[in-house]
Amino acid sequence: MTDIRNIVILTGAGISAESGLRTFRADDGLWEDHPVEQVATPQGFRRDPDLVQRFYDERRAQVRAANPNAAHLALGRLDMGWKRGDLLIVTQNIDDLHERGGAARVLHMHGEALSAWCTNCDARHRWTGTLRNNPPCPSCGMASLRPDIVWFGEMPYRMERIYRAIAGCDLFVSIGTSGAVYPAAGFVQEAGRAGARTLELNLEESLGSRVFSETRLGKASEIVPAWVE
Ligand code: BV8
Repeated sequence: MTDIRNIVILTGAGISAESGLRTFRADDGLWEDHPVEQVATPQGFRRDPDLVQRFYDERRAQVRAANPNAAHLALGRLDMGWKRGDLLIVTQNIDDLHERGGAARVLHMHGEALSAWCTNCDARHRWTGTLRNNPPCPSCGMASLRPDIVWFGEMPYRMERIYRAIAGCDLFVSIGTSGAVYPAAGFVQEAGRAGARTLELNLEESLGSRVFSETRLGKASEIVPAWVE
């Protein structure tokens, strides 16, 4: 990686699979017989808030019980040691395993399981408990907290910041994502247009594999440390 200065790393559910967190499309993306695209939407929340709160209460508990795996730890070491330029981990994941694996430059474009968002006063709060019992917002006292998650049809967080990082990167690495969800699935094209090398590390071919300069297949806990070292 001698000629590389600025790196953007996109991660998806596959990097946390070996930490025991379910991916979306391996087990056909169903939850209590509801397609995730139905549960993870503002319409789904309006239609059945208790179902959606339960879905994320369960995900939050699973995130808290999970531990970072060798892939998260390797990216943590890379982030801590990368002094040659910028490095940004843009994750689609809502878990905090990158941070617990030692990474600091992490951006959660689809929100975080351990954050609650008050639809009354717009405050965000670190949240480890359940939301389905309608707890009061610590800032305004109203029972108007929802998961701080970007649902289908909602604008992902910090898109300006992400596109700026991609425009300036020399290397774009995609880890553990199927390339099924936009705008994240389009980042590799943006990186290519910016003249960056693009590398995919994934268990199997993804929808975007043909676009990458290089694809390495295998389990993240094995191929990510091998790439970092
Ligand atoms: C938006 C939070 C616009 C919820 C998530 C038609 C065409 C193009 C786009 C659209 C379209 N129709 C609708 C859209 C837009 C839509 C979209 O892309 N839909 C898809 C389904 C077609 N996108 C949106 O709505 C986005 N917003 O477009 O806004 C806008 C404009 C103006 C104003 C307002 C809005 C918002 C999308 C965000 C949705 N929220 N997550 C939650 O997490 O509960 S998306 C969800 O999918 C997760 O974030 C997840 O990360 C993401 C992508 O999935 P992956 O991470 O890739 O997981 P997946 O299971 O699919 O794949 C896992 C991969 O890992 C596999 O390849 C597997 O092989 C690999 N793997 C498994 N094990 C391992 C492994 N690899 C290595 N090692 C292993 N051990």
